[in-house]
Amino acid sequence: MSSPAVSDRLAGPELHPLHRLLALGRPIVMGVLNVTPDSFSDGGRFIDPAAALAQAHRLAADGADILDIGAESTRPYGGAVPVSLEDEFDRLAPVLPAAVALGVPVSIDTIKAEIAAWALGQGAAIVNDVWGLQRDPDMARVVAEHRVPVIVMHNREAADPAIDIVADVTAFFARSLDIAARAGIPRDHVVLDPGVGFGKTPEQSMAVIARLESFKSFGLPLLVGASRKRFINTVVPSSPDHRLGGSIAAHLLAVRNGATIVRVHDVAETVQALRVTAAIGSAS
Ligand code: HH2
Repeated sequence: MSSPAVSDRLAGPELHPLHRLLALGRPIVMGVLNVTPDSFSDGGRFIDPAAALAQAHRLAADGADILDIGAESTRPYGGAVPVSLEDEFDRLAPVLPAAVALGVPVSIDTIKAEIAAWALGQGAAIVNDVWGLQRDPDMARVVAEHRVPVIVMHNREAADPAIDIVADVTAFFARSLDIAARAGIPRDHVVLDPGVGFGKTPEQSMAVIARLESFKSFGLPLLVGASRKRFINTVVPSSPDHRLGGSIAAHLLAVRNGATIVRVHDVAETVQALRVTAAIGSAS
């Protein structure tokens, strides 16, 4: 991977695309592209490579700063069918290189180090690991070797309503940062994500957004992905494709509480909401 690392800054090379985006000082919008048959909100819609690429174009035209491409549904609420390395690769191969060619930084949403390494070799710029470097023992090494940023997302096998979720997420982040440091990943290559909907009750998903500021003490960018997630349904019963209002509300509050990146399916609507919020915020 040829992208210069942010830690090379002092040596002169240009910033990594993620750090260029973060330097803009406005919320960054990551558009979701699921090349899967079974994603919880859009499963099957983009499994055809032509449909996936058309969606990549659309997300970019709608204002996505990053395209997050995944080929294994994580199905935060259970029921995901594990995908073999071969199947994950076969889904990504006709799509990811062409998406990279659009010129928008691509992140690879995978928990498999081999898939991450392949995608980075194809020009992906960021790794998005929904097990925060704590599942595949080779993931941290791959990220370190390619000198790219990694999104460390909190996850749990199962929700436990009895725990203090903020304490659990904090301890998880500390473990991930330790793994990252030991692998040689520069600290400023890590983005933290509390993992809305993953191993959390709906109340806990809302709590990590409400208490997002607790994670600011790590001094790292925070990402929130609340798009179409089930906690919205517990507030207002709604199918995943009728959760736009709740998704936008959650992301606006996440940004207010310190998120710098939001991961969304509905890019145009989210960009509009963020821009209007910023414009009103700076009106006198
Ligand atoms: N959520 C999903 C997948 N990947 N990555 C990060 N960093 N944060 C998230 O909140 C997150 C994520 C689940 O959403 P989606 O991709 O739409 O569904 P599925 O995993 O079923 O494909």
